[in-house]
Amino acid sequence: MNHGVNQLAIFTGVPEFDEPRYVGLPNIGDRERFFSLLEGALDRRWLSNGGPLVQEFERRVADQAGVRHCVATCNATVALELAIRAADLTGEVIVPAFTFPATVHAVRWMGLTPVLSDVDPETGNLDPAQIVAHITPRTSAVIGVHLWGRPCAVDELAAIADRHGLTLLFDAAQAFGARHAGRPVGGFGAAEVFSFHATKLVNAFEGGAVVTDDSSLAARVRAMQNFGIVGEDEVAHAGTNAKMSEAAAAMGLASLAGMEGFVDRNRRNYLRYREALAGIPGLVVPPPDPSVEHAYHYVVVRIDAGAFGLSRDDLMAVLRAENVMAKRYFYPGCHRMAPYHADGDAFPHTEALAASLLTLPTGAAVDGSDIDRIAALIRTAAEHSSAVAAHLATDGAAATVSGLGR
Ligand code: T4K
Repeated sequence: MNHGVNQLAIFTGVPEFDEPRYVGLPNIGDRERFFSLLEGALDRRWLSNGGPLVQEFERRVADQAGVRHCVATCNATVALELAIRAADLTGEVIVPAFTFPATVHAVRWMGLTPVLSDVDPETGNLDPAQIVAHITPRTSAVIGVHLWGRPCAVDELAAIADRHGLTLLFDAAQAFGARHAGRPVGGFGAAEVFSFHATKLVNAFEGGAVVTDDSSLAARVRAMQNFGIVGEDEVAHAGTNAKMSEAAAAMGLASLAGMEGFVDRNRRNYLRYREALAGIPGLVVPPPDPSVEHAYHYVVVRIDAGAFGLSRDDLMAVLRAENVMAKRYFYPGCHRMAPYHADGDAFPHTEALAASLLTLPTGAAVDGSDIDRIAALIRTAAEHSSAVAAHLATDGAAATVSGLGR
């Protein structure tokens, strides 16, 4: 496991791992339960449109989130759009610059203006102190994101929203199962949105949900996700088709059954990474925050290029050559994406996070020994950073990093 620098794959072309170790390798729950639920759907000949599996999934998600209503959808992006539409948002909506683009797209796709706000330099979540400056007479709402599954500053955001008469929504795509001050994520703001995409803690192949305690909001979301139809054939709203299928709900239910085990494995992985990466100058594995509970679904490390000796992108190039498919979520920040291009200087914390964070494979993708091997590779790269940097510069490997596979 101790590598000489010349054994790194950037020099030899021989990767440490024969098979890629992915960030986001799906958790597969109880296969037998999945197949038996699927058989049931086939036997019933009821495949979509609010069938019994979707209803059961919605009850289970609502219970987990501690809310009265859950409307399951085909994905979280459309769930966000439905929540925005059903909450009657208008004009400008404040969103973090550091998030997956779906948060910002949902606002724009609904014909509204996303107003990007910089984030807290430590947590990457919306910084309540900064959003006030973005509030104008046209602002109708704030959408907080619980980045990496870590609840954002829900109480401070709620106080600001109340004071300014704004609607508060949460993009909880990454935060199913998380808690803030002992309360499950899902019950904050007017509504929250979960993702059950394949790469998430609990997955339904593709899936999402709007959860809320507001009965009338839930009724509007439910109608709008089924073409605006209320009852059998009355069309009460303009709507879309955002329904979850029975096959997706079968996967979601099987996945939910395995949730505790997934969280345990993630927590073990996170602790193993923390131990194995300890003491490397310029590399921080953020410590757990005792005030929040989350699923450790992402292991995110921060690279201070000066102290580490390599940039985050250089380290990613080193790891990808070893078949460790680390990702630079959420590079380059939404303010640098073509549809939202804005002056980078206005987002110094987003810029710093986008340049320094690296997400490492966890969950089902790795076991303890894999983590030790990944950590050893990182340590070798750090110890020989000058040779690695010189090689990457001449080889142009860093420039092709995004082409090194998925
Ligand atoms: N809001 C936030 C804050 C979000 O993070 C997301 C989604 C959304 C909203 C929207 O939710 P959805 O509409 O998707 O329900 C992935 C996911 O596609 C996306 O759901 C997720 N966030 C985001 C953080 O990660 P990419 O572009 O990284 O996907 P991709 O294809 O590169 O997959 C990531 C890794 O997972 C790859 O290295 C390969 C591995 N993988 C992926 C899939 C799909 C597998 O091993 N097996 C698989 O089946 O977005």
